[in-house]
Amino acid sequence: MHDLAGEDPDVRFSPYCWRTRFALAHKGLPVETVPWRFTDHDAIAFSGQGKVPVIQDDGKTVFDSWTIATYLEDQVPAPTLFGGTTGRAHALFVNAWADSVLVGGIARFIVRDLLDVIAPKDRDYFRSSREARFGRSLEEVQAGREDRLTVFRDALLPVRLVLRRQQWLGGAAPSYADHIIAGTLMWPRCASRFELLDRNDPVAEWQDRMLDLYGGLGRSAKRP
Ligand SMILES: N[C@@H](CCC(=O)N[C@@H](CS)C(=O)NCC(=O)O)C(=O)O
Repeated sequence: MHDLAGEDPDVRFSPYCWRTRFALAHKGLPVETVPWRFTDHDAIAFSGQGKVPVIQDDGKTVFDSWTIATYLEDQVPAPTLFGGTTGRAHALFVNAWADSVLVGGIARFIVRDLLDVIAPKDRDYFRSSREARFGRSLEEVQAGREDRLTVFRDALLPVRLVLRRQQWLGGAAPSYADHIIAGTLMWPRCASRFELLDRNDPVAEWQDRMLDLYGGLGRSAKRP
């Protein structure tokens, strides 16, 4: 699996790669990760596109974290990631919500911190591509983040309401919905020291449980 890495190859912070890491661990599948940087275009050219995660399995190449999750589920049905076709459809909604609301929201808190974590050779590309996307400097995007925390935490209310009633987004056991949100939260955790969650929030308590799953896979991830 090609996995986005920082200047330190052990720092892995991609919200999408983390979804795949959790899904692989859930299936009990071993994985060898290859550290990849934003400007390593040639390294994943074989996949015909330019983003990670990309997995290679038994001669097959699969990219896009959602497509990888469905591939894994189809190849290795148990333990399940989705709990059937209805669960798969619901997880797709969670994926879309995370990609839009969550990733977009979190970016505004950590995008300047990311610059310090990524490889020096990636920094010009990262700054120019992200500043073009936001229409402002990375410093301006991130400025005043403490004042915006309440609005961000309010946006997590749907997750909080579910976790007040059940241990996992998947119900009695973690599912890919848990991997999607927990994987996304690995991004700020592994790229910044800024605390997005109130530790008394049920979402933070669930995140703690997620970090301990799969032999502490998330908990042991290197932080800057
Ligand atoms: N929809 C894709 C998104 C993957 C994605 O955006 N990956 C980022 C790393 S977090 C990437 O490779 N970006 C390359 C770039 O910005 O040039 C997925 O779910 O895997």
